[in-house]
Amino acid sequence: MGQAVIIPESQHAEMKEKFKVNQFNLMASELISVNRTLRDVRMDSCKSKTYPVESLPTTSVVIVFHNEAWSTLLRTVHSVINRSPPPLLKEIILVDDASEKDFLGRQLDEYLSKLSVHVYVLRMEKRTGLIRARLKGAARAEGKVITFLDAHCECTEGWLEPLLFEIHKNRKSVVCPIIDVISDETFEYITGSDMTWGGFNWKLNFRWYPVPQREVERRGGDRSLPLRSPTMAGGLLAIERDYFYEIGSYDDGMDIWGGENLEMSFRIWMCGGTLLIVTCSHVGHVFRKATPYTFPGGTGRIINHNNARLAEVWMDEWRSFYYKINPGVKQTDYGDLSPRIQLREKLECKSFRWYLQNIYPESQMPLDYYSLGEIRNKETNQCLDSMGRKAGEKVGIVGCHGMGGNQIFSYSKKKAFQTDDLCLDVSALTGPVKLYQCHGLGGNQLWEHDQETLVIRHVSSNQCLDKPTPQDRDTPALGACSGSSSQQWIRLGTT
Ligand code: UD2
Ligand code: MN
Repeated sequence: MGQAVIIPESQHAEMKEKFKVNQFNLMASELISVNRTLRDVRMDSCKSKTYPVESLPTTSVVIVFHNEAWSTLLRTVHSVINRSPPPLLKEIILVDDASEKDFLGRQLDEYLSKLSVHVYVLRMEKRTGLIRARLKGAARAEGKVITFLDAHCECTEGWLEPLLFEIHKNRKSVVCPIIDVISDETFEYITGSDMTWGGFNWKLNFRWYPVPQREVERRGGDRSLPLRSPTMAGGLLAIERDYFYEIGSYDDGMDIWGGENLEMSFRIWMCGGTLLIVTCSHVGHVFRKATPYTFPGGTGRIINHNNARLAEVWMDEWRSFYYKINPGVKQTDYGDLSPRIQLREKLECKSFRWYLQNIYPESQMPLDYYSLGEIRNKETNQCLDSMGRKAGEKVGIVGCHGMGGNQIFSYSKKKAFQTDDLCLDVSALTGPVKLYQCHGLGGNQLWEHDQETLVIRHVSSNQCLDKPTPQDRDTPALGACSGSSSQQWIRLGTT
Protein backbone atom coordinates (compact mmCIF):
# COMPACT_ATOMS: atom_id res chain seq x y z
CA MET A 1 0.00 0.00 0.00
CA GLY A 2 2.86 2.40 -0.60
CA GLN A 3 4.20 2.32 2.92
CA ALA A 4 7.82 3.00 3.79
CA VAL A 5 10.35 0.17 3.88
CA ILE A 6 12.52 0.30 6.97
CA ILE A 7 15.86 -1.49 6.64
CA PRO A 8 17.31 -2.88 9.91
CA GLU A 9 20.48 -1.22 11.20
CA SER A 10 22.48 -4.36 10.65
CA GLN A 11 22.05 -4.00 6.87
CA HIS A 12 22.80 -0.30 6.58
CA ALA A 13 26.29 -0.78 5.21
CA GLU A 14 25.01 -2.89 2.34
CA MET A 15 22.07 -0.54 1.84
CA LYS A 16 24.38 2.45 1.42
CA GLU A 17 26.53 0.56 -1.01
CA LYS A 18 23.53 -0.37 -3.15
CA PHE A 19 22.18 3.18 -3.01
CA LYS A 20 25.01 4.31 -5.27
CA VAL A 21 23.93 2.07 -8.14
CA ASN A 22 20.78 4.04 -9.02
CA GLN A 23 20.94 6.91 -6.52
CA PHE A 24 17.91 5.54 -4.71
CA ASN A 25 17.44 2.90 -2.05
CA LEU A 26 17.72 -0.12 -4.30
CA MET A 27 17.59 -2.51 -1.34
CA ALA A 28 14.25 -1.07 -0.26
CA SER A 29 12.93 -1.26 -3.81
CA GLU A 30 13.93 -4.91 -4.07
CA LEU A 31 12.05 -5.75 -0.88
CA ILE A 32 8.78 -4.49 -2.39
CA SER A 33 6.78 -6.53 -4.87
CA VAL A 34 7.09 -5.39 -8.49
CA ASN A 35 3.32 -5.59 -8.32
CA ARG A 36 2.58 -3.57 -5.22
CA THR A 37 -0.87 -2.18 -4.48
CA LEU A 38 -1.30 1.49 -3.67
CA ARG A 39 -3.89 3.63 -1.98
CA ASP A 40 -6.37 5.51 -4.12
CA VAL A 41 -4.88 8.94 -3.53
CA ARG A 42 -7.35 11.00 -5.54
CA MET A 43 -9.47 13.73 -4.00
CA ASP A 44 -13.06 12.67 -3.41
CA SER A 45 -14.52 14.79 -6.19
CA CYS A 46 -12.30 12.89 -8.64
CA LYS A 47 -13.36 9.44 -7.46
CA SER A 48 -16.97 10.09 -8.36
CA LYS A 49 -16.26 11.28 -11.93
CA THR A 50 -17.16 8.96 -14.78
CA TYR A 51 -15.57 8.86 -18.22
CA PRO A 52 -16.90 7.62 -21.56
CA VAL A 53 -14.27 4.86 -21.85
CA GLU A 54 -15.70 3.60 -25.20
CA SER A 55 -15.04 6.94 -26.86
CA LEU A 56 -11.65 7.65 -25.32
CA PRO A 57 -8.55 7.30 -27.55
CA THR A 58 -6.16 4.38 -27.02
CA THR A 59 -2.63 5.00 -25.84
CA SER A 60 0.82 3.57 -26.31
CA VAL A 61 2.97 4.02 -23.23
CA VAL A 62 6.62 4.81 -24.02
CA ILE A 63 9.21 4.35 -21.28
CA VAL A 64 12.88 5.10 -21.98
CA PHE A 65 15.65 3.97 -19.67
CA HIS A 66 19.38 3.82 -19.24
CA ASN A 67 20.68 1.31 -16.67
CA GLU A 68 17.39 1.31 -14.75
CA ALA A 69 16.97 -1.10 -11.80
CA TRP A 70 14.94 -4.24 -12.52
CA SER A 71 12.55 -3.68 -9.65
CA THR A 72 11.66 -0.07 -10.46
CA LEU A 73 11.36 -0.70 -14.19
CA LEU A 74 9.08 -3.69 -13.74
CA ARG A 75 7.04 -1.95 -11.07
CA THR A 76 6.42 0.83 -13.58
CA VAL A 77 5.27 -1.68 -16.19
CA HIS A 78 3.02 -3.62 -13.80
CA SER A 79 1.43 -0.47 -12.45
CA VAL A 80 0.52 0.60 -15.98
CA ILE A 81 -0.96 -2.79 -16.80
CA ASN A 82 -2.84 -3.16 -13.53
CA ARG A 83 -4.34 0.28 -13.40
CA SER A 84 -5.19 1.06 -17.04
CA PRO A 85 -8.52 -0.03 -18.55
CA PRO A 86 -7.45 -2.80 -21.00
CA PRO A 87 -9.27 -1.36 -24.02
CA LEU A 88 -7.36 1.90 -23.67
CA LEU A 89 -3.87 0.42 -23.38
CA LYS A 90 -2.58 -0.41 -26.85
CA GLU A 91 0.95 -1.42 -25.87
CA ILE A 92 3.93 -0.53 -23.73
CA ILE A 93 7.13 0.30 -25.60
CA LEU A 94 10.35 0.29 -23.61
CA VAL A 95 13.36 1.95 -25.18
CA ASP A 96 16.70 0.82 -23.84
CA ASP A 97 19.18 3.65 -24.27
CA ALA A 98 22.25 1.41 -24.49
CA SER A 99 22.15 0.08 -20.94
CA GLU A 100 25.18 -1.89 -19.77
CA LYS A 101 23.41 -4.32 -17.43
CA ASP A 102 22.93 -7.94 -18.48
CA PHE A 103 19.53 -8.35 -16.86
CA LEU A 104 18.15 -5.62 -19.11
CA GLY A 105 18.89 -7.80 -22.15
CA ARG A 106 17.35 -11.17 -22.91
CA GLN A 107 16.12 -11.71 -19.36
CA LEU A 108 13.95 -8.61 -19.71
CA ASP A 109 12.60 -9.66 -23.12
CA GLU A 110 11.62 -13.05 -21.73
CA TYR A 111 9.91 -11.62 -18.70
CA LEU A 112 7.89 -9.18 -20.81
CA SER A 113 6.84 -11.81 -23.33
CA LYS A 114 4.78 -13.53 -20.62
CA LEU A 115 2.68 -10.51 -19.77
CA SER A 116 -0.95 -10.12 -20.79
CA VAL A 117 -0.33 -6.82 -22.58
CA HIS A 118 1.93 -6.30 -25.57
CA VAL A 119 5.15 -5.01 -24.00
CA TYR A 120 8.40 -4.94 -25.95
CA VAL A 121 11.84 -3.38 -25.92
CA LEU A 122 13.51 -1.29 -28.61
CA ARG A 123 17.24 -0.86 -28.25
CA MET A 124 19.38 2.11 -29.20
CA GLU A 125 22.67 1.08 -30.80
CA LYS A 126 24.55 3.62 -28.79
CA ARG A 127 23.74 6.00 -25.98
CA THR A 128 21.78 8.93 -27.36
CA GLY A 129 19.94 10.34 -24.38
CA LEU A 130 16.32 10.37 -23.38
CA ILE A 131 15.11 12.77 -26.06
CA ARG A 132 16.15 10.72 -29.08
CA ALA A 133 15.20 7.49 -27.28
CA ARG A 134 11.68 8.85 -26.82
CA LEU A 135 11.56 9.77 -30.50
CA LYS A 136 12.43 6.20 -31.40
CA GLY A 137 9.69 4.82 -29.16
CA ALA A 138 7.16 7.35 -30.44
CA ALA A 139 7.87 6.40 -34.04
CA ARG A 140 6.68 2.87 -33.33
CA ALA A 141 3.61 3.78 -31.30
CA GLU A 142 0.28 2.57 -32.67
CA GLY A 143 -2.07 4.06 -30.09
CA LYS A 144 -3.87 7.30 -30.86
CA VAL A 145 -2.14 8.92 -27.91
CA ILE A 146 1.46 8.60 -26.75
CA THR A 147 2.00 8.57 -23.01
CA PHE A 148 5.59 9.03 -21.84
CA LEU A 149 6.71 7.84 -18.42
CA ASP A 150 10.06 7.67 -16.65
CA ALA A 151 11.28 4.18 -15.81
CA HIS A 152 10.77 4.51 -12.03
CA CYS A 153 7.10 5.44 -11.80
CA GLU A 154 3.95 3.91 -10.33
CA CYS A 155 0.53 4.69 -11.75
CA THR A 156 -2.35 4.82 -9.31
CA GLU A 157 -6.04 4.04 -9.56
CA GLY A 158 -7.80 6.03 -12.28
CA TRP A 159 -4.65 7.69 -13.59
CA LEU A 160 -5.30 7.21 -17.31
CA GLU A 161 -8.94 8.03 -18.00
CA PRO A 162 -8.83 11.72 -17.00
CA LEU A 163 -5.68 12.25 -19.10
CA LEU A 164 -7.22 10.71 -22.20
CA PHE A 165 -10.49 12.51 -21.56
CA GLU A 166 -8.82 15.92 -21.83
CA ILE A 167 -7.24 14.92 -25.15
CA HIS A 168 -10.58 13.57 -26.32
CA LYS A 169 -12.15 16.95 -25.58
CA ASN A 170 -9.34 18.91 -27.22
CA ARG A 171 -6.70 17.19 -29.34
CA LYS A 172 -4.33 20.09 -28.75
CA SER A 173 -4.25 19.53 -25.01
CA VAL A 174 -0.99 18.07 -23.74
CA VAL A 175 -1.62 16.61 -20.33
CA CYS A 176 0.39 15.68 -17.26
CA PRO A 177 -0.68 13.89 -14.10
CA ILE A 178 0.10 15.19 -10.63
CA ILE A 179 3.53 13.73 -9.98
CA ASP A 180 3.51 12.15 -6.55
CA VAL A 181 6.73 11.41 -4.71
CA ILE A 182 8.09 7.93 -4.23
CA SER A 183 10.73 8.45 -1.56
CA ASP A 184 14.24 7.71 -2.78
CA GLU A 185 15.07 6.63 0.80
CA THR A 186 12.15 4.39 1.77
CA PHE A 187 10.00 4.02 -1.36
CA GLU A 188 7.06 5.39 0.59
CA TYR A 189 4.34 6.75 -1.71
CA ILE A 190 3.68 10.38 -0.80
CA THR A 191 0.77 12.22 -2.40
CA GLY A 192 1.79 15.36 -4.26
CA SER A 193 0.06 18.71 -4.17
CA ASP A 194 -2.57 19.98 -6.57
CA MET A 195 -1.61 23.51 -5.55
CA THR A 196 1.74 23.64 -7.35
CA TRP A 197 2.45 24.09 -11.02
CA GLY A 198 5.46 24.26 -13.29
CA GLY A 199 7.65 27.31 -13.75
CA PHE A 200 11.33 27.99 -14.38
CA ASN A 201 14.07 30.24 -13.07
CA TRP A 202 16.64 32.34 -14.93
CA LYS A 203 19.01 29.39 -15.11
CA LEU A 204 16.25 27.52 -16.94
CA ASN A 205 15.83 24.98 -14.19
CA PHE A 206 12.31 23.64 -14.00
CA ARG A 207 10.76 24.58 -10.62
CA TRP A 208 7.47 23.98 -8.84
CA TYR A 209 5.73 27.19 -7.73
CA PRO A 210 2.41 27.74 -5.95
CA VAL A 211 -0.63 27.99 -8.21
CA PRO A 212 -1.68 31.66 -8.23
CA GLN A 213 -5.07 32.77 -7.07
CA ARG A 214 -6.17 33.78 -10.59
CA GLU A 215 -5.88 30.15 -11.74
CA VAL A 216 -7.81 28.93 -8.70
CA GLU A 217 -10.55 31.42 -9.55
CA ARG A 218 -10.58 30.59 -13.26
CA ARG A 219 -11.62 27.06 -12.23
CA GLY A 220 -14.30 28.41 -9.96
CA GLY A 221 -12.43 26.98 -6.99
CA ASP A 222 -12.92 23.39 -8.22
CA ARG A 223 -9.58 21.70 -7.60
CA SER A 224 -10.57 18.65 -9.59
CA LEU A 225 -10.48 20.68 -12.83
CA PRO A 226 -7.23 20.69 -14.85
CA LEU A 227 -4.66 23.40 -14.23
CA ARG A 228 -3.26 25.44 -17.09
CA SER A 229 0.41 25.05 -16.20
CA PRO A 230 3.08 27.30 -17.77
CA THR A 231 5.57 24.41 -17.97
CA MET A 232 5.82 20.70 -17.30
CA ALA A 233 8.36 18.64 -15.41
CA GLY A 234 8.89 16.61 -18.56
CA GLY A 235 8.85 12.95 -17.64
CA LEU A 236 5.17 12.16 -17.50
CA LEU A 237 2.85 13.38 -20.23
CA ALA A 238 0.28 12.28 -22.76
CA ILE A 239 -0.17 13.81 -26.20
CA GLU A 240 -2.18 12.82 -29.23
CA ARG A 241 0.22 11.05 -31.58
CA ASP A 242 -0.56 13.10 -34.68
CA TYR A 243 -0.45 16.30 -32.72
CA PHE A 244 2.94 15.31 -31.29
CA TYR A 245 4.35 15.38 -34.83
CA GLU A 246 2.33 18.36 -35.96
CA ILE A 247 3.74 20.49 -33.17
CA GLY A 248 7.35 19.42 -33.73
CA SER A 249 7.83 16.29 -31.53
CA TYR A 250 11.15 16.95 -29.80
CA ASP A 251 14.29 18.83 -30.76
CA ASP A 252 16.52 15.96 -31.85
CA GLY A 253 19.55 18.21 -31.50
CA MET A 254 19.25 17.86 -27.72
CA ASP A 255 21.51 15.33 -26.01
CA ILE A 256 21.21 12.97 -23.01
CA TRP A 257 19.08 14.92 -20.51
CA GLY A 258 17.55 18.33 -19.85
CA GLY A 259 15.86 21.24 -21.59
CA GLU A 260 13.33 19.27 -23.61
CA ASN A 261 10.62 19.83 -21.02
CA LEU A 262 10.79 23.63 -21.18
CA GLU A 263 11.29 23.55 -24.94
CA MET A 264 8.12 21.55 -25.36
CA SER A 265 6.19 23.66 -22.84
CA PHE A 266 7.01 26.96 -24.57
CA ARG A 267 6.31 25.43 -27.96
CA ILE A 268 2.91 24.07 -26.96
CA TRP A 269 1.68 27.35 -25.56
CA MET A 270 3.24 29.62 -28.18
CA CYS A 271 2.08 27.49 -31.11
CA GLY A 272 -1.56 27.12 -30.22
CA GLY A 273 -1.74 24.18 -27.82
CA THR A 274 -2.65 23.88 -24.17
CA LEU A 275 -0.61 22.36 -21.36
CA LEU A 276 -2.57 20.94 -18.46
CA ILE A 277 -1.89 19.29 -15.15
CA VAL A 278 -4.83 16.98 -14.72
CA THR A 279 -5.36 16.99 -10.98
CA CYS A 280 -7.49 13.84 -10.97
CA SER A 281 -4.58 11.78 -12.34
CA HIS A 282 -1.79 10.72 -9.97
CA VAL A 283 1.44 8.97 -10.91
CA GLY A 284 4.33 8.48 -8.51
CA HIS A 285 7.97 9.06 -9.46
CA VAL A 286 11.23 8.42 -7.62
CA PHE A 287 12.86 11.87 -7.38
CA ARG A 288 16.61 11.62 -6.98
CA LYS A 289 19.08 14.04 -5.47
CA ALA A 290 21.92 13.04 -7.79
CA THR A 291 22.15 11.45 -11.18
CA PRO A 292 23.34 7.85 -11.29
CA TYR A 293 24.57 7.81 -14.88
CA THR A 294 27.28 9.52 -16.89
CA PHE A 295 26.82 12.53 -19.15
CA PRO A 296 29.23 11.80 -22.00
CA GLY A 297 31.04 15.07 -22.73
CA GLY A 298 30.30 16.59 -19.29
CA THR A 299 27.09 17.39 -17.46
CA GLY A 300 27.45 21.17 -17.73
CA ARG A 301 28.28 21.14 -21.39
CA ILE A 302 25.28 19.00 -22.31
CA ILE A 303 22.77 20.92 -20.24
CA ASN A 304 24.09 24.26 -21.52
CA HIS A 305 23.91 22.98 -25.07
CA ASN A 306 20.27 21.92 -24.67
CA ASN A 307 19.24 25.06 -22.81
CA ALA A 308 20.97 27.36 -25.28
CA ARG A 309 18.97 25.68 -28.06
CA LEU A 310 15.70 26.34 -26.34
CA ALA A 311 16.66 29.89 -25.37
CA GLU A 312 17.75 30.75 -28.91
CA VAL A 313 14.70 29.33 -30.62
CA TRP A 314 11.90 30.24 -28.23
CA MET A 315 12.78 32.96 -25.74
CA ASP A 316 13.45 36.03 -27.90
CA GLU A 317 15.05 38.85 -25.83
CA TRP A 318 14.42 36.96 -22.56
CA ARG A 319 17.26 34.65 -23.54
CA SER A 320 19.51 37.35 -22.01
CA PHE A 321 18.35 36.42 -18.53
CA TYR A 322 19.72 32.94 -19.07
CA TYR A 323 22.96 34.05 -20.69
CA LYS A 324 23.77 36.80 -18.22
CA ILE A 325 23.22 34.72 -15.11
CA ASN A 326 25.29 31.89 -16.61
CA PRO A 327 28.52 33.47 -17.74
CA GLY A 328 30.26 31.06 -20.06
CA VAL A 329 27.17 29.65 -21.71
CA LYS A 330 27.47 32.18 -24.54
CA GLN A 331 30.45 30.19 -25.81
CA THR A 332 28.46 26.98 -25.96
CA ASP A 333 28.19 25.44 -29.38
CA TYR A 334 24.47 24.89 -29.76
CA GLY A 335 24.66 23.36 -33.19
CA ASP A 336 22.31 23.90 -36.12
CA LEU A 337 19.07 25.59 -35.13
CA SER A 338 17.61 26.18 -38.57
CA PRO A 339 15.10 23.29 -38.52
CA ARG A 340 13.67 24.50 -35.21
CA ILE A 341 13.55 28.14 -36.28
CA GLN A 342 11.74 27.05 -39.46
CA LEU A 343 9.30 25.07 -37.33
CA ARG A 344 8.48 28.16 -35.29
CA GLU A 345 7.87 30.08 -38.49
CA LYS A 346 5.85 27.34 -40.14
CA LEU A 347 3.56 26.98 -37.14
CA GLU A 348 3.24 30.77 -36.91
CA CYS A 349 3.92 30.64 -33.22
CA LYS A 350 3.39 33.61 -30.97
CA SER A 351 6.18 35.52 -29.25
CA PHE A 352 7.72 34.84 -25.87
CA ARG A 353 6.30 38.19 -24.78
CA TRP A 354 2.84 36.83 -25.58
CA TYR A 355 3.60 33.74 -23.50
CA LEU A 356 4.75 35.79 -20.50
CA GLN A 357 1.84 38.15 -20.81
CA ASN A 358 -0.95 35.64 -21.31
CA ILE A 359 0.19 32.33 -19.92
CA TYR A 360 2.74 33.17 -17.28
CA PRO A 361 2.48 36.69 -15.87
CA GLU A 362 3.86 35.35 -12.56
CA SER A 363 7.07 34.31 -14.31
CA GLN A 364 10.42 34.90 -12.64
CA MET A 365 11.46 36.67 -15.83
CA PRO A 366 9.77 40.07 -15.67
CA LEU A 367 7.68 41.04 -18.66
CA ASP A 368 8.90 44.64 -18.65
CA TYR A 369 12.10 45.85 -17.09
CA TYR A 370 14.36 48.88 -17.20
CA SER A 371 17.68 47.09 -16.90
CA LEU A 372 19.39 43.76 -16.57
CA GLY A 373 22.95 44.02 -15.31
CA GLU A 374 25.12 45.22 -12.44
CA ILE A 375 23.98 47.59 -9.70
CA ARG A 376 27.12 49.58 -8.92
CA ASN A 377 27.78 51.91 -5.97
CA LYS A 378 29.10 55.23 -7.23
CA GLU A 379 31.44 55.87 -4.33
CA THR A 380 32.95 52.45 -3.71
CA ASN A 381 32.56 50.90 -7.14
CA GLN A 382 31.22 47.76 -5.52
CA CYS A 383 28.34 45.78 -6.95
CA LEU A 384 25.36 44.06 -5.40
CA ASP A 385 25.99 40.33 -5.44
CA SER A 386 23.64 37.51 -4.47
CA MET A 387 26.74 35.54 -3.44
CA GLY A 388 24.72 32.46 -4.34
CA ARG A 389 22.74 32.91 -1.13
CA LYS A 390 19.28 31.57 -0.49
CA ALA A 391 15.93 33.11 0.34
CA GLY A 392 15.98 34.73 3.78
CA GLU A 393 19.69 35.58 3.68
CA LYS A 394 21.28 39.01 3.33
CA VAL A 395 22.21 40.26 -0.11
CA GLY A 396 25.94 40.74 -0.60
CA ILE A 397 28.10 43.50 -2.05
CA VAL A 398 31.62 43.02 -3.41
CA GLY A 399 33.95 44.41 -6.06
CA CYS A 400 32.36 44.50 -9.50
CA HIS A 401 33.74 41.78 -11.74
CA GLY A 402 31.81 42.47 -14.92
CA MET A 403 31.24 38.77 -15.48
CA GLY A 404 27.51 38.68 -14.82
CA GLY A 405 26.37 35.67 -12.80
CA ASN A 406 25.60 36.61 -9.20
CA GLN A 407 25.96 40.33 -9.97
CA ILE A 408 23.10 40.37 -12.47
CA PHE A 409 19.95 42.08 -11.24
CA SER A 410 16.93 43.24 -13.15
CA TYR A 411 15.08 46.39 -12.22
CA SER A 412 11.55 45.70 -13.36
CA LYS A 413 8.68 48.02 -14.20
CA LYS A 414 7.12 46.76 -11.01
CA LYS A 415 10.14 48.41 -9.37
CA ALA A 416 11.64 45.30 -7.88
CA PHE A 417 15.33 44.43 -7.88
CA GLN A 418 15.52 40.80 -8.79
CA THR A 419 18.21 38.20 -9.36
CA ASP A 420 16.97 34.82 -10.51
CA ASP A 421 13.84 34.17 -8.45
CA LEU A 422 14.93 36.31 -5.48
CA CYS A 423 14.12 39.95 -4.82
CA LEU A 424 15.67 42.62 -2.58
CA ASP A 425 13.40 42.79 0.43
CA VAL A 426 13.42 44.77 3.65
CA SER A 427 11.04 43.95 6.45
CA ALA A 428 12.58 45.88 9.39
CA LEU A 429 12.89 49.66 9.37
CA THR A 430 16.67 49.72 9.43
CA GLY A 431 17.32 46.67 7.33
CA PRO A 432 19.09 44.45 6.63
CA VAL A 433 18.43 44.07 2.94
CA LYS A 434 17.62 40.44 2.35
CA LEU A 435 16.84 38.21 -0.58
CA TYR A 436 13.34 36.79 -0.63
CA GLN A 437 11.25 34.90 -3.14
CA CYS A 438 9.75 37.55 -5.42
CA HIS A 439 6.02 37.99 -4.83
CA GLY A 440 5.33 40.66 -7.44
CA LEU A 441 3.08 42.62 -5.09
CA GLY A 442 5.33 45.59 -4.31
CA GLY A 443 5.21 45.95 -0.53
CA ASN A 444 8.61 45.31 1.03
CA GLN A 445 10.03 44.61 -2.43
CA LEU A 446 9.23 48.03 -3.89
CA TRP A 447 12.19 50.33 -4.66
CA GLU A 448 12.33 53.71 -6.36
CA HIS A 449 15.49 54.37 -8.37
CA ASP A 450 15.68 58.07 -9.16
CA GLN A 451 17.54 58.63 -12.43
CA GLU A 452 18.46 62.22 -11.48
CA THR A 453 19.82 61.72 -7.99
CA LEU A 454 20.75 58.05 -8.53
CA VAL A 455 19.33 57.26 -5.11
CA ILE A 456 17.59 53.93 -4.53
CA ARG A 457 14.82 54.41 -1.99
CA HIS A 458 13.02 51.57 -0.24
CA VAL A 459 9.48 52.86 -0.45
CA SER A 460 7.71 51.32 2.55
CA SER A 461 10.48 52.21 5.02
CA ASN A 462 11.48 55.44 3.23
CA GLN A 463 15.16 54.52 3.69
CA CYS A 464 17.93 54.56 1.11
CA LEU A 465 20.35 51.91 -0.02
CA ASP A 466 23.88 52.74 1.09
CA LYS A 467 27.40 51.30 0.99
CA PRO A 468 28.16 48.78 3.73
CA THR A 469 28.86 49.95 7.25
CA PRO A 470 32.37 49.16 8.58
CA GLN A 471 30.87 46.50 10.88
CA ASP A 472 28.90 44.67 8.24
CA ARG A 473 31.24 44.77 5.34
CA ASP A 474 29.76 42.41 2.79
CA THR A 475 26.16 43.56 2.81
CA PRO A 476 24.77 46.96 1.80
CA ALA A 477 23.37 49.24 4.48
CA LEU A 478 20.03 51.00 4.63
CA GLY A 479 19.85 54.49 6.12
CA ALA A 480 18.14 57.87 6.18
CA CYS A 481 18.20 59.32 2.67
CA SER A 482 20.91 61.96 2.36
CA GLY A 483 21.83 61.78 -1.29
CA SER A 484 25.53 61.34 -0.47
CA SER A 485 27.64 59.62 -3.12
CA SER A 486 27.58 56.38 -1.13
CA GLN A 487 23.81 56.38 -1.70
CA GLN A 488 24.18 56.75 -5.45
CA TRP A 489 23.87 53.72 -7.64
CA ILE A 490 24.35 53.10 -11.33
CA ARG A 491 22.40 50.44 -13.14
CA LEU A 492 24.16 48.74 -16.00
CA GLY A 493 22.58 46.73 -18.76
CA THR A 494 19.97 49.39 -19.39
CA THR A 495 17.66 48.53 -22.24
C1 UD2 B 1 13.13 15.17 -15.24
C2 UD2 B 1 12.02 14.37 -15.91
C3 UD2 B 1 12.63 13.59 -17.05
C4 UD2 B 1 13.20 14.57 -18.07
C5 UD2 B 1 14.23 15.43 -17.37
C6 UD2 B 1 14.79 16.53 -18.23
C7 UD2 B 1 10.14 13.95 -14.44
C8 UD2 B 1 9.58 13.14 -13.36
N1 UD2 B 1 11.35 13.56 -14.92
O1 UD2 B 1 14.24 14.48 -14.75
O2 UD2 B 1 11.69 12.79 -17.68
O3 UD2 B 1 12.19 15.34 -18.64
O4 UD2 B 1 13.67 16.07 -16.25
O5 UD2 B 1 15.39 16.05 -19.36
O6 UD2 B 1 9.50 14.88 -14.88
N2 UD2 B 1 17.41 8.26 -19.63
C9 UD2 B 1 17.79 7.68 -20.83
N3 UD2 B 1 18.99 8.03 -21.37
C10 UD2 B 1 19.82 8.95 -20.79
C11 UD2 B 1 19.40 9.58 -19.61
C12 UD2 B 1 18.17 9.21 -19.04
O7 UD2 B 1 17.08 6.84 -21.37
O8 UD2 B 1 20.89 9.22 -21.34
C13 UD2 B 1 16.11 7.88 -19.03
C14 UD2 B 1 16.16 7.53 -17.55
O9 UD2 B 1 16.51 6.17 -17.35
C15 UD2 B 1 14.74 7.86 -17.11
C16 UD2 B 1 14.37 9.02 -18.01
O10 UD2 B 1 15.28 9.02 -19.10
O11 UD2 B 1 13.85 6.79 -17.29
C17 UD2 B 1 14.47 10.37 -17.28
O12 UD2 B 1 15.73 10.50 -16.64
P1 UD2 B 1 15.84 10.82 -15.08
O13 UD2 B 1 14.89 9.98 -14.32
O14 UD2 B 1 17.26 10.74 -14.69
O15 UD2 B 1 15.35 12.32 -15.10
P2 UD2 B 1 14.65 13.18 -13.89
O16 UD2 B 1 13.49 12.45 -13.36
O17 UD2 B 1 15.70 13.61 -12.97
MN1 MN C 1 13.09 10.32 -13.31
